[in-house]
Amino acid sequence: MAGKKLSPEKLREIHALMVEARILEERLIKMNKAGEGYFWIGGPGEEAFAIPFGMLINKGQGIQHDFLHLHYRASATILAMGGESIDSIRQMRAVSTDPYSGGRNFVNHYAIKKWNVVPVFSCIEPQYLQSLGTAHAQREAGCKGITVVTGGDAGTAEGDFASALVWSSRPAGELPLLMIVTNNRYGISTPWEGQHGEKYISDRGTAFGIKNAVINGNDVFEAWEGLESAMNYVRKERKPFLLEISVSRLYGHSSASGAPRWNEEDCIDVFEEKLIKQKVMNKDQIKSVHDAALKKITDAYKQVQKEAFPDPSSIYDYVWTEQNGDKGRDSFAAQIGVDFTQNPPPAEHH
Ligand SMILES: Cc1ncc(C[n+]2csc(CCOP(=O)(O)OP(=O)(O)O)c2C)c(N)n1
Repeated sequence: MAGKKLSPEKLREIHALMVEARILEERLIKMNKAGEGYFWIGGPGEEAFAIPFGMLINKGQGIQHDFLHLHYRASATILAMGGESIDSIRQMRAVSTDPYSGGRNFVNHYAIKKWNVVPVFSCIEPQYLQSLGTAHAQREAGCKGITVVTGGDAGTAEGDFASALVWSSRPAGELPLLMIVTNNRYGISTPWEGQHGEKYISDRGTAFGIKNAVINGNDVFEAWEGLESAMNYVRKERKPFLLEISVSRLYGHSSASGAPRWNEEDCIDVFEEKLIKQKVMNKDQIKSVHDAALKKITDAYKQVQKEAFPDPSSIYDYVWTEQNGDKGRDSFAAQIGVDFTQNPPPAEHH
């Protein structure tokens, strides 16, 4: 049976994280609907793949560790890496304690330097181009870290995705890059069926000699196996891999589409049925996990309501513009770790 290697303790850990991630997202949706946050987008429905993914990452700073170029549905992955739910609530409410953007970006747009989590974009697909840079650095340095990039199915129509296929697979310069496409069969409201001539997105890897696979992201066991073997391949062979993961989209695209509950397969229900059948947990234990997560998220939400919004004077921090002068330049330089007194920036910057 797939996933035999996962101990009962590990399965319970995965379950608790999946439940916390889901309750967190439901809270974020409620906050948005209540006017306590400008926009919601996130990953409810992707937990069965996202939690194993977070657990399998070689986390840390610098090219010996994995680099992550994630898209905006990775809340459960960040949680599994050790992120705190309260920090996502902070970003939703846009308070100054938000560690990812100081209350200046949309929710689920992370930037975590100590774990190589490159800032998440709202714009779809440039992450595939950026990922070539870190994968190239890892290749040149001959190190053990790999680069992982994630995006959705519709985004694969962008040229950036095609560029990643080309540039990761050149025989003279193959890159240690795991390209993950989460296929929820929609690009906002446009269904997959009318947009894809190919049977599977992962088939596109074959033309470039890129190893590829499709897995069911609603099944923890299959997701764990598929991710682990794809990651191991990239770690060992130092070559690209294209992994397509079919997932559900349980609350629509984002708050822009109203975030209604959709009637798609729910990976938490699927997992809980298996846990009960395999006698890893019983119904009461499962209920306690849900109750504890609900209390944790509710307490965190109440705490965040007491926290301050950013001071208006910080609006240009880390933004290098002419009207912001040296303050913006210096805070930007500090953020990216560059000393402009040694490497003067160009006089004009637009
Ligand atoms: C370059 C660009 N074009 C269009 C958009 C608007 N947009 C935001 S999400 C999205 C659909 C993305 O669908 P998919 O890639 O399948 O990812 P999903 O959101 O379903 O996970 C679009 C078109 C954008 N953010 N960036």
